[in-house]
Amino acid sequence: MSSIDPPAAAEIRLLLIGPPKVGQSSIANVLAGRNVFPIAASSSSSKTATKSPRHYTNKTILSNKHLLIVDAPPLFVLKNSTSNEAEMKSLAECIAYISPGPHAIFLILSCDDKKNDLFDMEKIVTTVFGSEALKQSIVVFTNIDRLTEKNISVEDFINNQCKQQSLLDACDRRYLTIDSSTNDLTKHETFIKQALILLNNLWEKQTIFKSDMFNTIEKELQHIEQHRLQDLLKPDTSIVEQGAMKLAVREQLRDDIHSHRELADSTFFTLQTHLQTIFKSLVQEVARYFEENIASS
Ligand SMILES: Nc1nc2c(ncn2[C@@H]2O[C@H](COP(=O)(O)OP(=O)(O)OP(=O)(O)O)[C@@H](O)[C@H]2O)c(=O)[nH]1
Ligand SMILES: [Mg+2]
Repeated sequence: MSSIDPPAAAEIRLLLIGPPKVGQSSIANVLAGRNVFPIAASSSSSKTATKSPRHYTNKTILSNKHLLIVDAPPLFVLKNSTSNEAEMKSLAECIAYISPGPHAIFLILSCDDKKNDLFDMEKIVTTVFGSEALKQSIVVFTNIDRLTEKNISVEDFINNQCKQQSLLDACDRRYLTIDSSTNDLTKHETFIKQALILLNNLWEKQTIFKSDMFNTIEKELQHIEQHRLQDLLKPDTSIVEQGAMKLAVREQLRDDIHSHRELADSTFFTLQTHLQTIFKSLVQEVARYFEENIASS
């Protein structure tokens, strides 16, 4: 951005979700244009695995817009219906970061993990974000290097071998493929170009989807935001400056939700009823996954 550009007054919010160890945080870095999300080592006991959500705002990739990237916590690592409070709090934080709702959701899946086929991503996404969410989702297949090793073409994988046809159809066949193993971001220019084409098509069609859950949390966040803005706005503050201030206040609010216990607790309290319903369904889905996974191994 050059110094004569006006301050960004709009924000584009992208949310990433997927099963564990599929390269979700690697993709978050590619989209953010910086290595800011910790990458998990390939061992399953890694300390850098994403346990709580993270967010990062890039202010340069899109002209005059902030690009917010939210790396969601795992939605699959649940124990049972009574002891998921930590996971619920983590999801509450994620929902608050991405409020008033994502412009697009990236559903990350690996080309090289048969277990992925057992995840009913369609059900998980619609359970958490509502039935409209898939209309603004893009499937991202990682690990295409593993296909190359096995001499399988990407087209053959996507059209014939991949078991996620119903998910792809529900997303109007919006998908991207990537070998996200390298953190040299200059290697991912083609991916970014293709991602921007898909995102632009989405943004031309509609804005963001709404849900009761997002409405509930957004109301509370705006209430806090208004208080903070009152102290900053002057009678001669221009509309553009107001927009930029609002973005800055929201960014600070997201940081505060992470670091101020009281704010995190009140966010969780606001979302609790929604989350309890969501987790009831998620727990059932995870139980089904484990049954099928055991049966198929
Ligand atoms: N071969 C290969 N490895 C990849 C690819 N993408 C990511 N990895 C590797 O997979 C491991 C996990 O990557 P992450 O991006 O942390 O995956 P994640 O889904 O965020 O993992 P969790 O947060 O633990 O669920 C790292 O060692 C990455 O280097 C890929 O496309 N191909
Ligand atoms: Mg991760």
